[in-house]
Amino acid sequence: MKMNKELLFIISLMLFSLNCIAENSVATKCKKLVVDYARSCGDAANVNSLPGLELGECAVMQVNSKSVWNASGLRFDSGSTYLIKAKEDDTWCDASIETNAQGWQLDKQYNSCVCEETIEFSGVNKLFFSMAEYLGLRRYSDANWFELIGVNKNKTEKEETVIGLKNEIVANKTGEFCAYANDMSGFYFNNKGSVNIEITRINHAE
Ligand SMILES: [Ca+2]
Repeated sequence: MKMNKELLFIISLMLFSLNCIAENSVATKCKKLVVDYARSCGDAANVNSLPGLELGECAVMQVNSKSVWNASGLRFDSGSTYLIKAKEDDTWCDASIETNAQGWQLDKQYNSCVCEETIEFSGVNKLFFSMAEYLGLRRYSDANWFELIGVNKNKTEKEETVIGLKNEIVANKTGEFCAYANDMSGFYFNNKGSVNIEITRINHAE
């Protein structure tokens, strides 16, 4: 029996829908981490007792720009490598400066979080931030302001890695994974917004 064109069209539409559902399910297969936005990183009773990730397994979490540590409750295992990806469209605000996980630089322009204007650094503002950079007051000196930084920390040791939109972290010790927007200490109060990130374990400890 010959299939008519209408039937073929309906079947192809159904198959297309199935593909869409499959693709969406990929995005949600990662386990969702319950972030403690108040606790310090690595302060869990024993980082070895925290849940970790199997090879190829992923987790998602929200990094809040107001939180100094964003303690994930996820264990990073010594010798393992983790891929961290931030959602490019997610933006957060450092006072009135809107940016994504790549953060901002003094010689560029950004949208304002409070009005329909473009922010350009000049005069007192530029001098203030230039001085802060010169004095090393930015929490991670070699990264952009408000760039996403990944942390692997236990009670005695800490490793920090610049993530931006995407980077790998090689854990040289077992600790808790945390992340933060690269701001000046004491200036987290005027931050707003969150960035969603995905963490995938991409190799085993050697
Ligand atoms: Ca700030």
